[in-house]
Amino acid sequence: MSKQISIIGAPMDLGQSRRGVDMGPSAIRYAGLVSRLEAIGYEVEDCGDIEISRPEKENHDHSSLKNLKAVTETNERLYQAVAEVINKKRFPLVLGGDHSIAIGTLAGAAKPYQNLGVIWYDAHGDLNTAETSPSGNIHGMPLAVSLGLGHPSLTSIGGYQPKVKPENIVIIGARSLDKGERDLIRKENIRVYTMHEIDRLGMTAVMEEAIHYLKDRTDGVHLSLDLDGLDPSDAPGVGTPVLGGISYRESHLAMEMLSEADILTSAEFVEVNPILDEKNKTAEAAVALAGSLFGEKLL
Ligand code: HAR
Ligand code: MN
Ligand code: MN
Ligand code: MN
Repeated sequence: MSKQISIIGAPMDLGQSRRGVDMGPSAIRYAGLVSRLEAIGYEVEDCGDIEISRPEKENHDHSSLKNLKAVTETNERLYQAVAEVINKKRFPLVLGGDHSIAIGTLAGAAKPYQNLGVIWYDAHGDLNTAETSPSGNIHGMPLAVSLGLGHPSLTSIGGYQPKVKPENIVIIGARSLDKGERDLIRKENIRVYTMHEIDRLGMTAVMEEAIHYLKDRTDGVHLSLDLDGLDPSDAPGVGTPVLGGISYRESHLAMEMLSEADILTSAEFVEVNPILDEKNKTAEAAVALAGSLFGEKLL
């Protein structure tokens, strides 16, 4: 892994309908991300936040793809920002924002690779399209978009598609999947470790398997960490909490194992909503997990 990290903030809240997740990057910075990474020995550059497009009022609530134009424009900019960081041979660490920003992150992160692996750490599959989405919220669609499924203005970001192949994806922590998402997972045989497998096998075995699986078939790996993958008791500051999630300790273990495996080429932390949080607990969890992910040792 590159010893140089570039942080990009993507304070977008247009991929869903709850206010506050646009403050995620600020909250994560406030929780001490830069100094935490510097203490491990990284050279860290904070690129600041990308510009977020303004939503068109008439296309806010009644479309099957809410705020499509603004989400598209914003992700085009995020794609450019991530691609620039990679060109400089630095490690892109993106801070959301709702999970719709993964569309832009992955467009940039996947470009140099033939087989980018993706670890989707999330309570949700984010595999909806406009046709299957129960909400019209684009934050429930980014993984489908990255597979080339969805509205052309989203799938074409970065000028190529798909960004990832179904066999290069591992979803971890799923416990809220819509009908269309389950159908797609079966059809494409996407590897999913639901909470059932995490309970049954334990996080150690799940991560060993996931890492082994990705190592064999990919030439780079992106971690997309949705804080709602964690249990709401450990990460209350998220817009769509789902009970029965991954614990704080299990998450640390997962990050430590990823660090030891040394397979990551990009990462993002998304869905931190400071308005719904308890004393910045969720942003602090994100920073602590980033510490483990980037090799912080307890002793
Ligand atoms: N699956 C639901 C939908 O498509 C909920 C989406 C979830 N929220 C997220 N993404 N935070 O992981 O609307
Ligand atoms: Mn809004
Ligand atoms: Mn998500
Ligand atoms: Mn989620």
